[in-house]
Amino acid sequence: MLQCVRFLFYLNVFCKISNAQVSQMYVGKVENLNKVAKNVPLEEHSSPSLCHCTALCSSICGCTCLGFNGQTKKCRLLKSCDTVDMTVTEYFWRYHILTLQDLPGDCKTLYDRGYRASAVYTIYPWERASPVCRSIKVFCDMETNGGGWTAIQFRKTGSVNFTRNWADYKDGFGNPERDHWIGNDAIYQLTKDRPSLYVSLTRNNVNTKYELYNQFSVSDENDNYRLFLAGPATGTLGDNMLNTDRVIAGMGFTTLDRDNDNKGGGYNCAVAMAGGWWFNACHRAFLNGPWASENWREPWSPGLMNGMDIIETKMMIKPR
Ligand SMILES: [Ca+2]
Repeated sequence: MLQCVRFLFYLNVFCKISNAQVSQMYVGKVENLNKVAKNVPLEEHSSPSLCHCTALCSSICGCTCLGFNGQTKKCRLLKSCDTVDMTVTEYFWRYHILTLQDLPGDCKTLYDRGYRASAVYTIYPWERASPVCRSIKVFCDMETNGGGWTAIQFRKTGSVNFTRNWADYKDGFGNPERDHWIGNDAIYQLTKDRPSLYVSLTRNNVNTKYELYNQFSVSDENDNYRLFLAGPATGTLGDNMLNTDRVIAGMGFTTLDRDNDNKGGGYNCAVAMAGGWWFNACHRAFLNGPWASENWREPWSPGLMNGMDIIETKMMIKPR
């Protein structure tokens, strides 16, 4: 069943879920039987089955309801199925509303549904009806510290440049399998309930070290994705985000083209350090510096003063 559901998310046209399973994901809306709306659907397709039609609906964010005509084999994808709009009689249409909890909002939801492989999955951090709703492919760590972690930052090959502008950090960039920033808008969506934050650093020939913060969130773009972070902090890295002279909690995000740091006089920490971050003036912890380089300054200082031998970093979140 779980594998089948996953098929649905990837819009596999070889639909292998049964109508009974569809009914677990979608609630039938009998009031609208044999009716169609006057307004135009988001999309209309020929479709061989209800199952295929649900896969189509699952693949686009705006769809919260689908209509399937078993006679004409038509599938209509709709923003909503308000009964008041369904006033035109047309036979053989049946409607199903997507139950919102069916789309995984994060990796913890996937973990709770039985996914145990650490891999790239599709998640839906936005509400489905939101005009900016989109799916995101992200690395889920299903093993570390109880599993169910959504990686908001993941680096392991250095193939992606992290010295980027505001728009890139807002939307996210890279490849979730190896070098990825999930995007500040997504982080805002994913951290509204202040999940825990797990930060890890792996160095060549040195055991992976980590720090676990109890609560983490960022505000929205209007507030420059301001960082909220609270302890207790536990782990083997040491707390360099809060318990330091350059606390990054409370700081807005700074990029090459947006200076929200605490250094005045036209000094931009993102320009000086190369990479976007919640810089203070500037930092004692910085995971987005130039890969495998002396110029990656103070990734986690004073323990680690440059990023020469770092081979993997992760920043991951999980609901408390
Ligand atoms: Ca500045």
